Amino acid sequence: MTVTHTQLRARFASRLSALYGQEVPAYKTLVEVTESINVEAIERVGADAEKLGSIDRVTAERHGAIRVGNEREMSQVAAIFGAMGMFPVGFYDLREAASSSIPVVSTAFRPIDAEELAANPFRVFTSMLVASDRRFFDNDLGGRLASFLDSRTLFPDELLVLAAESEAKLGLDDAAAERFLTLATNAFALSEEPVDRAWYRELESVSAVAADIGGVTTTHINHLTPRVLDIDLLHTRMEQRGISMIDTIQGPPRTDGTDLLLRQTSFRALDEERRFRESDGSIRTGTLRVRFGEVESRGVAATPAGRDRYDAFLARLDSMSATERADGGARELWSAMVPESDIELLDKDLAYFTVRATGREADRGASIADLVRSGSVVAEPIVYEDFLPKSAAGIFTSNLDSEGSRDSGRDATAFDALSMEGVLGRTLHDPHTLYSRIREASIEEVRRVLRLDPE
Ligand code: OOG
Ligand code: NI
Repeated sequence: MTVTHTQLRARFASRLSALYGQEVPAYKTLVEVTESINVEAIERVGADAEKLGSIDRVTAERHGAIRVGNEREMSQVAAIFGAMGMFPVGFYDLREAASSSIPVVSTAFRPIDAEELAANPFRVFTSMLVASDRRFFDNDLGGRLASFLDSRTLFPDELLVLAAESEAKLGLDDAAAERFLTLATNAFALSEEPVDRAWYRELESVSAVAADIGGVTTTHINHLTPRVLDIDLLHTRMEQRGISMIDTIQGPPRTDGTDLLLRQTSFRALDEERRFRESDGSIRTGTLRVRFGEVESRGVAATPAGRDRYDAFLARLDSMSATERADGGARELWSAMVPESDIELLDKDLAYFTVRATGREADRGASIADLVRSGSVVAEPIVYEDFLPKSAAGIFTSNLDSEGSRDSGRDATAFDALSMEGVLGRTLHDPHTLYSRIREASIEEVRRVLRLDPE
């Protein structure tokens, strides 16, 4: 029997979840609290709580975050995810997005078709270190970092061969699938290999993220994020259980209507035991603090116009004091800038919806928004499947013990979405194209069923 890409993805997600739960026990608490809140939300709100995804999808839903060191490793990751029906979507440049030193560029690997997303939406935010960026690493350090990364092997050849086979044949037979999943999961386990303390500290003085990526010979899953239906409640409950959360929830404020985009929060990275090689060659046990627990609530995907509103909101928020913000200022500002009802979001083209005919008679000349108002068509929000650079930078930063250092006077490495596509050696999908494709297909169908006049 062939194990399909969809099955491989679902199994990989659940194996990573088991691994991460063993490694970071607080993650299990997070998942427990998340699941109980989700059940409560369905009981409290009813079917409406499921309008952004069925309870089954939401319960199983996770995103992971991983970090790799160079272009070769990035293209290998692309092949491994390609073997599971996960494609690179979007480009995020975090080098500019934060005040802390985060020398990475990122993409997210995820399914892109509506049915595949419904079957299992597992996605992985994947960051690549830019060792050549002189703002962060001078010639000497950047050179040593690049050769360190060149000489390590994150993914065994056997894994890459199986990945290529799965991609070409759209799946693997049982035995090969088992082997692929074991190797792929192991590649992201925290290694027992001793960390060279001096090298790690040297990188850390420039950037804690650089040390986590390039200070060791292996990689690991950084976090695995469940999806919760009430993130404000989750924040409170985690604190009640004695797990200290970061102060804020990243993203737009809570609303009474359909939330836009993505809201995220996390618990602080915990001490994890690691082995260190000291300068005298001895091995000692110590701790590092790099892995944290994140949780998110997903809203409706914003169109470019909706996204502009969000960006404008962030810009205005920046000039607000912390007290003003906490005092309901953020919420007030948001309400003034973005409508909360589905029909307004649709009518003003701020968010993506799919539409479906209800069977009720329709005025053939009416607009889609009018048909929704008159009840001939229902609109369902398309869930946001991607990430936000500002929140991603905030998530990175809130878990760093030190800001690191950078020298903006030195040369930046030019690297954009096109460069990323070149590294990946495959299409880098634009999120908006994917959302509008799903929307347009549903509008097409409504037009056909209701025999609407062409626009
Ligand atoms: C990735 C941080 C970004 C998110 O959810 O925005 C992220 C990382 O820490 O490697 O995961
Ligand atoms: Ni994350």
